[in-house]
Amino acid sequence: MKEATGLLRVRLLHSLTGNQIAEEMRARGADSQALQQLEGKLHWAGAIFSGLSMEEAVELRKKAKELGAEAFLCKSLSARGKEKEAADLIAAGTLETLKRLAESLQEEVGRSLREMLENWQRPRAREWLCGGRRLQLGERTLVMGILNATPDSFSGDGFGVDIDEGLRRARQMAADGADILDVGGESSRPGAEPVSVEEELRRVLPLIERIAQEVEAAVSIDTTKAKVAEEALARGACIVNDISALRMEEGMAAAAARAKAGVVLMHMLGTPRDMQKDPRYADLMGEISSFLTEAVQRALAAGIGREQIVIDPGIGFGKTLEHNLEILRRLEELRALGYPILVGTSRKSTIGKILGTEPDDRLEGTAATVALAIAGGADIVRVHDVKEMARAAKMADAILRVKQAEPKEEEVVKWGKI
Ligand code: HH2
Repeated sequence: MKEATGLLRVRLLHSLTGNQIAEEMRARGADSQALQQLEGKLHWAGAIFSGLSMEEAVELRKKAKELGAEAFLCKSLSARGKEKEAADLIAAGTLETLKRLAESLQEEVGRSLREMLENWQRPRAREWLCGGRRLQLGERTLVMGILNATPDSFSGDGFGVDIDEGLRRARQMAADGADILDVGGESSRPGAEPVSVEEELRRVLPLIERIAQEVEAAVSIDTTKAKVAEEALARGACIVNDISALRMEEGMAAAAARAKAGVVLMHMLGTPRDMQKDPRYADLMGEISSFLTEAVQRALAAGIGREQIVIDPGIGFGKTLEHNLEILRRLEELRALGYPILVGTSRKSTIGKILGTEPDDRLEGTAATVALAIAGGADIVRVHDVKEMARAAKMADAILRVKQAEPKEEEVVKWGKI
């Protein structure tokens, strides 16, 4: 290929899965080995190449077609003023075909496509390393309960510095099925008053200490301040949930790395102050993917391990109603990045706008988003109403996370070559 003119990137689109075909075959005695051989032929995938010159795009289309993929030249969404010279290429085909395409492309982009296709196929069970704990992901959806030690959180659930009330709620959430308790001392709602380090510490530290000692669930600190994260980790928290994805404060990544904490990296356009002022995207999922890829790189460079990282598309953070709905519809695309996914839709205004209800009346709307986020690949859901959402998640898991039983030896048809 000729030298790239722009920033050459590739990402995967929503998949069409062949799971059902494989299941029907399994029911008829096909063994795992035979099905494994077939996997690449049954699953379909689409990929967008962006940042190409017109010449490169034409060349890539030729190559993709020769390998048996469908390939379409399109207007570039990221060219910004150079539309005439740039193009995007969309390629679609079976996983096997796209893997062959990845192999035929040397350079960064081939490697990147191959990695994404592998991420997609890899079984979802894995562990999340959080300080001294290991949280099992993939077998069922984990529930993160929200504990707002604030006076001004958007949903009106904040309990300020009332530690007894915070502890009571923490116990109740754990009993109701929370795996993680996310303690925050500063509201991130648009226009919320900033809180000083001292005040945030005063709100969260005593509570975190008590929860870590007295409640079994893992404790997460929801903060953008390095000092708050550091102190919280020293008092028993094991996850840093930073809505700025380590961008707000220099020392944050190092603090998380030192404690080997779990880290949630969330996408946000702008800052909580200005994020809802007319947010715009030329390519919503492409921009979120690029942002999260860079955030992951920042984390890895600071010494945070791959197995410590979880990503989050940041529902409601610099997004319109339509953006939030689109993210939920296309969540699966983020699986190609290869990291577990956390989704926080609980009681958010997207639900209020659709249903015309206030934050305290968004339970069913939240349940619908929780179920669909799980269907789209969410590993963890962040919620206020733990009892109800743990049930919604359990129901969604029963439908979606099916353990395949191996057929008995005598039932296996010897297929020879399928
Ligand atoms: N949403 C909120 C806060 N923190 N963290 C992650 N990772 N993902 C989210 O979607 C997310 C988050 C906003 O919800 P809440 O904490 O209830 O409100 P407030 O920030 O007003 O306290």
